[in-house]
Amino acid sequence: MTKHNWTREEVLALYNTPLMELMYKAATVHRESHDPNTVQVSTLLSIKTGGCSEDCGYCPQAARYHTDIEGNDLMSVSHVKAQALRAKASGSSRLCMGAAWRNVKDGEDFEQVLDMVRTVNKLDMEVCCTLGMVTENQAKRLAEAGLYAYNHNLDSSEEYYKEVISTRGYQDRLDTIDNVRKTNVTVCSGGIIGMGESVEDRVDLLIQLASLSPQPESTPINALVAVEGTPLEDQKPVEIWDMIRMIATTRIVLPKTQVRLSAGRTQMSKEGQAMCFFVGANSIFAGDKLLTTPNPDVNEDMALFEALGITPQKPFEKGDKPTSVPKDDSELVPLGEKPKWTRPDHKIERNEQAKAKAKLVRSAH
Ligand code: SAM
Ligand code: DTB
Ligand code: SF4
Repeated sequence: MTKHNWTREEVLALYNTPLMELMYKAATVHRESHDPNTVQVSTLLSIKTGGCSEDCGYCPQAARYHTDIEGNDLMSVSHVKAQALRAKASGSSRLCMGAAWRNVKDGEDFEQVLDMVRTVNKLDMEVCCTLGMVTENQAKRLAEAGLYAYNHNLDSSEEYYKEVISTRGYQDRLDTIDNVRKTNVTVCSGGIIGMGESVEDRVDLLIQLASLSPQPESTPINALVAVEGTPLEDQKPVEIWDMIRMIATTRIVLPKTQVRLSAGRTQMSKEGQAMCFFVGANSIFAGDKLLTTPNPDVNEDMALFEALGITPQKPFEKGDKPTSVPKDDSELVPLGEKPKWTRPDHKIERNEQAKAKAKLVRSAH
């Protein structure tokens, strides 16, 4: 029976267990539900890049900060198909399409995303989307198109979330996950470490994720990629020991989930990554780019898998392939809802500073 009511004391004690013992514990839990020699591989594709209205302190795609990423409108379906085929040929079982949106809006762009989902589903790949907040109807339409997973991270503890983002609310994230849960689409939700949060914040994030019933089918653990121009540009790289502790603790409190060793791998040694796999990470993002920042080369990853005797997981090994209803047979229509997603808009000093700095840079050009 999966435990959903972990206490702060219990999880903190796990996180702070002497490392050798924690690793042994997590590796043991891992073996009870997973094949330790199989790792799932996902490829990220940014289908709409940059120009985002939100103020997420970690994100290079927020329009208000000055970063050197190149923005793009929504990608064409044919381009997505070509990228999906490339990802499949390189050994990925899942394509995760990300859009720099606050939330999904009914209309042309969403119809195009639904087309992308139908197209990639036909290629026998697991299709994942991360598009911001979604309503129940939008989640149902994604499910009907053949979506396998929806990614929506809680990112941090409810308390620390307020120190990083002022334009979005934690409850909206929980509600979005709830909306996805009303469909057959699996839930992918995790967070980021290295944003200046305390160990207690990391633990509270895990308690929140573990309390979801059912728990998410996949849990990305990202190490912050500190991008110049964002409010978090000066954060120190996450220590490998912190990453191992976080992954091990995630594995213990979310025993069945696929723990994804996500952003931040370019800063990690191969041995460090191997230790993360040992303590229960069983998924990665592959491909030389995450959404906008670098990621290890896929050949390097495959060489690492080979050295460790790891085999990439096949598509739909952990769940059935969803049926994709053709557009013309769809029974669902856009409702044109105007959901009241919250915008707390409290002041976050470092976000204000990064915004002011961006204004200066822009006026100087
Ligand atoms: N716009 C949508 C949203 O915010 O829900 C989807 C895309 S957003 C880029 C997806 C996730 O990427 C974020 O929730 C965050 O966890 C992660 N992320 C973004 N920038 C990151 C960074 N610099 N380092 C690590 N993770 C990051
Ligand atoms: C997740 O947890 N990490 C991915 C994916 N889900 C969407 C995104 C990482 C983004 C890192 C910064 C960038 O490349 O823009
Ligand atoms: Fe926009 Fe998503 Fe980046 Fe926040 S994380 S700024 S919502 S793209």
